[in-house]
Amino acid sequence: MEDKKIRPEDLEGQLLTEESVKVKRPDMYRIVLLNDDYTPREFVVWVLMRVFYKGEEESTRIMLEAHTSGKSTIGVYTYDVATTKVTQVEGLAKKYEHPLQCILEVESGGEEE
Ligand code: TYC
Repeated sequence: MEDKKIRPEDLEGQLLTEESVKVKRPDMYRIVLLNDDYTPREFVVWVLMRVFYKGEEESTRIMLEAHTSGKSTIGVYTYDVATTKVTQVEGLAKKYEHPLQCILEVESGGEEE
């Protein structure tokens, strides 16, 4: 086989080629807490603190907003985090036999930067 010498000027074109990389933000999901007539208020606050790492004051505010207006946003998360948290809430609600529910809403599509 013939030995080919590669000179720096042969590579120049390649080295100068810019790659255009399209970056997308991940889709984000809003977790919305729903009111019901039976779940004790203290349980709701406890779940918000335990699953969402909210402080007691913010958890109480979110619980009261759901209690008075029917629903309240807990936060906006990536799909994996959001579905994990909803599953945790469902598990605790089932374990303690309360009808507490939260739902996911699509917050934003992945836009190009
Ligand atoms: N409405 C419930 C009660 O009066 C308390 C409650 C608040 C339940 C918020 C759910 O998302 C909720 N015991």
